[in-house]
Amino acid sequence: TKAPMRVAVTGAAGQIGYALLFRIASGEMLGKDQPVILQLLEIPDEKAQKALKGVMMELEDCAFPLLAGMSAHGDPNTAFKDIDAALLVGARPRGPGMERRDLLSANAQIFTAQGKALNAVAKRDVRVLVVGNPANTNAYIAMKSAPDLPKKNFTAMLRLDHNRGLSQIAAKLGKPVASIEKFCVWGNHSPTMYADYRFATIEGKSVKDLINDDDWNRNIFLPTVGKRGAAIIEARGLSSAASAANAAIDHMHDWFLGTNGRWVTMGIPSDGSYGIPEDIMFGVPVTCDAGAYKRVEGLPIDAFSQRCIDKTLAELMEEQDGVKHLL
Ligand code: NAX
Repeated sequence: TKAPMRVAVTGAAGQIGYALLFRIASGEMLGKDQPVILQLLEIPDEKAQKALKGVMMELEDCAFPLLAGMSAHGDPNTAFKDIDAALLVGARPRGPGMERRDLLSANAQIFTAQGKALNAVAKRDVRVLVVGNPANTNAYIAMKSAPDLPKKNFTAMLRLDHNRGLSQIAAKLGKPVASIEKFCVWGNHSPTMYADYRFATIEGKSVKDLINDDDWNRNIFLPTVGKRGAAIIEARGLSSAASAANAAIDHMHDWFLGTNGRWVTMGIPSDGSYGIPEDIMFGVPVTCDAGAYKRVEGLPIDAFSQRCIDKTLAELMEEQDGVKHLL
């Protein structure tokens, strides 16, 4: 049998945590033959720690054969000790009257501290996924705060946007989701993201040709995917949780176990490709193989796509400029 892998999850007592931990423990993320040890971080606050204990009681009650251990933490320096994977879900939500600037700086504090802790105590090849919003910028901050770890090990979650796009296309064409290949989302996890089906195919046929409707793309598809988070809040009274947890599972599963040549979307630090300045945490199409992702290079960008990419890039640069002085 394999040695257990250590997985840290922050915000573990939150709603995404509740939809995520049971699936990690059942082997859906790292494989049905891979034991895991969960190292769970919550704010030191008594109520949060008590809620976390309750979630751990339920995890115990599942008697998961792959769950080789778990621990509760209030400090990232113990939570991140020797970890192979980190899912950084906990973040500061925007409170009433809070300006965007305040939100950015509150999260900058959290993610500089967590980046430093990863730098100090995590395994040198730890793979990090940031889910907590603003996800791309939080991932950028954590990466910048962990200078001894490889930059490529820091990623942001665009997979929910990716999965939302896949489902909209499948519904539009009346085809199974699994038949869609080469779909991707560019940029920031925010309504400015650019969901792009120009390269997508179904059974070898071009999705763009099958849909053949630029108005649908611009006026229905892009706004539906971009504003889906708000639509869920409006309907459910709570933000996306199970679908967000599912996307986090997909992201880490594919990163560790590979995609067999299929494209998926990950937010990764830019290497300068596609005119995205180096280090900007940007959603791009990738393929994954044995623990490494590889950016899909050399795709043609037409004028409309360039405008969309410029818009989401401008937003990200503004966010990342807004926290530079804190790093
Ligand atoms: P909840 O408020 O239910 O849970 C968040 C938990 O994080 C709370 O229990 C809180 O105590 C904890 N927490 C806060 N600061 C922490 C810190 N410094 N260390 C450890 N734990 C901390 O939120 P939930 O619905 O679970 O959402 C979590 C985050 O995911 C939010 O920032 C949310 O905006 C973000 N999302 C990101 C998505 C994405 O696609 N990237 C989609 C879904 C979601 O909106």
